[in-house]
Amino acid sequence: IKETKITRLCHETTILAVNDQFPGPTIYARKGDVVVVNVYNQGNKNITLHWHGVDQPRNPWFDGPEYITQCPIQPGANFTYRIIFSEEEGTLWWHAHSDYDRATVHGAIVIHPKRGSAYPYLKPHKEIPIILGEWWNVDVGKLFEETRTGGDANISDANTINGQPGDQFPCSKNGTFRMLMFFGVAGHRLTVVGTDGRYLKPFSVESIMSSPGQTMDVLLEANRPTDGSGNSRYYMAARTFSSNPQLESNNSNATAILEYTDAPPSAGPPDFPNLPTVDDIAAATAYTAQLRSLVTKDHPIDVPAHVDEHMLVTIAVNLLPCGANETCKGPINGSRLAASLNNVSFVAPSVDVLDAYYYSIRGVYEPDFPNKPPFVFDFTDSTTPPLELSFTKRGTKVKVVEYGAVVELVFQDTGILGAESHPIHLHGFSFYVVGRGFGNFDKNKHPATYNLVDPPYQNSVSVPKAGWATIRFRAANPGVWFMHCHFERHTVWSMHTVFIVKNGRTPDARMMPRRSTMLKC
Ligand SMILES: *[C@@H]1O[C@H](CO)[C@@H](O)[C@H](O)[C@H]1NC(C)=O
Ligand SMILES: *[C@@H]1O[C@H](CO)[C@@H](O)[C@H](O)[C@H]1NC(C)=O
Ligand SMILES: *[C@@H]1O[C@H](CO)[C@@H](O)[C@H](O)[C@H]1NC(C)=O
Ligand SMILES: *[C@@H]1O[C@H](CO)[C@@H](O)[C@H](O)[C@H]1NC(C)=O
Ligand SMILES: *[C@@H]1O[C@H](CO)[C@@H](O)[C@H](O)[C@H]1NC(C)=O
Ligand SMILES: *[C@@H]1O[C@H](CO)[C@@H](O)[C@H](O)[C@H]1NC(C)=O
Ligand SMILES: *[C@@H]1O[C@H](CO)[C@@H](O)[C@H](O)[C@H]1NC(C)=O
Ligand SMILES: *[C@@H]1O[C@H](CO)[C@@H](O)[C@H](O)[C@H]1NC(C)=O
Ligand SMILES: *[C@@H]1O[C@H](CO)[C@@H](O)[C@H](O)[C@H]1NC(C)=O
Ligand SMILES: [Cu+2]
Repeated sequence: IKETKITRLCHETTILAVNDQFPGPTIYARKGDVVVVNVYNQGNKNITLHWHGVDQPRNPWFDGPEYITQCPIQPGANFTYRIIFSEEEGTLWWHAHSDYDRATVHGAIVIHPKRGSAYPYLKPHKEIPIILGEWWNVDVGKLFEETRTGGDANISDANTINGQPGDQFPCSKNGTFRMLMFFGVAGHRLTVVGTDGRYLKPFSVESIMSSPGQTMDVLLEANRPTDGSGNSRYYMAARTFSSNPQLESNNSNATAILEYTDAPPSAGPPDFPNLPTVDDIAAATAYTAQLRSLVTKDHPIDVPAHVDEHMLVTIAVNLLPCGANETCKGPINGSRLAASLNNVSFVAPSVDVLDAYYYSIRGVYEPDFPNKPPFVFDFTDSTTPPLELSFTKRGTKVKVVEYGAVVELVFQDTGILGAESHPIHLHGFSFYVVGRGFGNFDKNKHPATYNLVDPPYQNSVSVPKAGWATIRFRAANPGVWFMHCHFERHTVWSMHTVFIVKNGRTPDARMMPRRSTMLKC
């Protein structure tokens, strides 16, 4: 990993990149493989890497989040990750898990079926990773510094497809990602067959919606060498979906080009696809409702029917008072922006939680993350809650669960400083998304609507704006596992907590021992 100069939008910017590539290299594996990645930090700052959506059974040591499962890799140092693939199959990704570095330090992970086993659909002729991202014309470290003043970070300068904004932006024609296709067989719609490294019941759509951190496996049948008017090129386009467009992102269209190489040259400009508008919540909800696990003999699911630990977790963007001698750029009276789960804004310790747990070091964390919000109010009332509710409190509070316990988490968005959709990501597990809805969760009414038959098995759940989402998982992976919102700003403001899953009784239910190669803080 090192500083690399790259030019986008007529502008040269220095970014941290892996092997001089942006996006970084794709990792190819087969289901069940162990992949070893050597990281040499030739950059000028601390960094860690995370293998997003890889459960890493019994192996929290190499999961990646800084000060949660490891100490950072300091400039000049090396660190070797062991990535243990188990049940995942399909597309996942890897990214930095320190400060804002994820914006430029990321890449795809493609996990093929085991040798001798097949895809649950026709084997594709070609596989092409498509990474939807954002681009800033500045060093993202500067954005991170801005959020540390308690203010908000600047939104990006463009959306990107495989690191490129596309030919609708100045100086971007040459780099525009081109997907070269040969004449194929059937229709130009997209068939979604998987998400987060697990298979889905296939469904056909004109466009897909992927929330931050989520991955989709999509089949495209290349059967239209020309569009009827002699055109053999088509735009592939990506645009933000946001429950709060003015807050979050640059609403530009990122484009790439799908080009048929064995067709006559194009006569006119490529066609542009139909995409929902940026704030089309109904389109996003309808799309998400179509995600259902495949459920076949080869790809069974196991939705827990009985729950051991019920948790209701409120999500909020908050305020914290400005410290003595600090200048804060928060919105109200020099406060700073913060974020919380169950009104706890997580404070990163200076020794990682995993080492503190392993070596029983006292005073690093407290095991009292609450199972419910400390104060119940009308969470999703459209009128802004009173200012005193906006302030949160800080703490390194973790949730400890027994090995094998079934945990049900209901995430509840709140209107504190504005309702918003949040992509909540859990490390170490995939979980069943059994329910989603708008308004306040009602424990007498909503569980009856749960899908316990074929819910999707994911590692991130998009909690609807002013709504709730319920997930279930069996805590059969001992270790220390981070759970956080996948919006970079919300992560910086500490919208997260940690699960500690205790060891079980048998050797295969215990965490792997610590290796001597682990770094020191
Ligand atoms: C890290 O690895 C690189 C490449 O193998 C090597 O050149 C360098 O000396 C190593 N640095 C340390 C501190 O071990
Ligand atoms: C953020 O935007 C403001 C206003 O355009 C600008 O003054 C500032 O330099 C930007 N910050 C960064 C880190 O680019
Ligand atoms: C998106 O970025 C472009 C520059 O690439 C800028 O001109 C535009 O104002 C940005 N859009 C928003 C909504 O800030
Ligand atoms: C794009 O490519 C053409 C042909 O290779 C070259 O002449 C031109 O300078 C390039 N433009 C940019 C902005 O890189
Ligand atoms: C994105 O493309 C759509 C469809 O062509 C267009 O209506 C919209 O204005 C474009 N948005 C921007 C910011 O250029
Ligand atoms: C605030 O600044 C004053 C003067 O520089 C210093 O004496 C004091 O210790 C500082 N307080 C804190 C909490 O840093
Ligand atoms: C901001 O501070 C002023 C002066 O201390 C106070 O009168 C006002 O009520 C405060 N506003 C808020 C929103 O807290
Ligand atoms: C969160 O905690 C702070 C500090 O104790 C308190 O002032 C605030 O009212 C609490 N908010 C909620 C929603 O519980
Ligand atoms: C880098 O990591 C080391 C070890 O945890 C820590 O002591 C140091 O403060 C970190 N540097 C920065 C700039 O955060
Ligand atoms: Cu969030």
